[in-house]
Amino acid sequence: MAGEPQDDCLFCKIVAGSIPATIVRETETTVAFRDINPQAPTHILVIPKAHYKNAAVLGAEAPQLAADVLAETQAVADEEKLESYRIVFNTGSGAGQTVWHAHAHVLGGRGMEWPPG
Ligand code: D5M
Repeated sequence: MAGEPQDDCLFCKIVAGSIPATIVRETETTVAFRDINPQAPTHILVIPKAHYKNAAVLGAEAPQLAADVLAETQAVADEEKLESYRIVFNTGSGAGQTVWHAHAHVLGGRGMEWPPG
């Protein structure tokens, strides 16, 4: 069922606490933790605790939860004192998505180029 934890999902395991992560913030509906392979001095992932396979499905099926995730990206940026930062939702393998549990990358602490690669 939509939103239910998936046994084979890495980020569901982080939510459950069965895989360790460096958690920086947690709310009733979201968790934020440091990316294991940081692409910037600050690289934090914000995820809904409920399982949705990507940002498109999350936005369509659980819009309030998508808003919670977005609000948490701002909270993370404030806590990390990021004046400028980038929020990325890789959606689909062609865009670089490798973990099939919706997540926002919050990247900051260095200059960013546009367009992204
Ligand atoms: O991003 C998936 C991201 O998830 C990628 O930047 C690495 C990160 N990752 C993978 N495993 C872990 C653990 N165990 N802790 C923290 N971060 C992790 P995507 O947009 O799907 O490519």
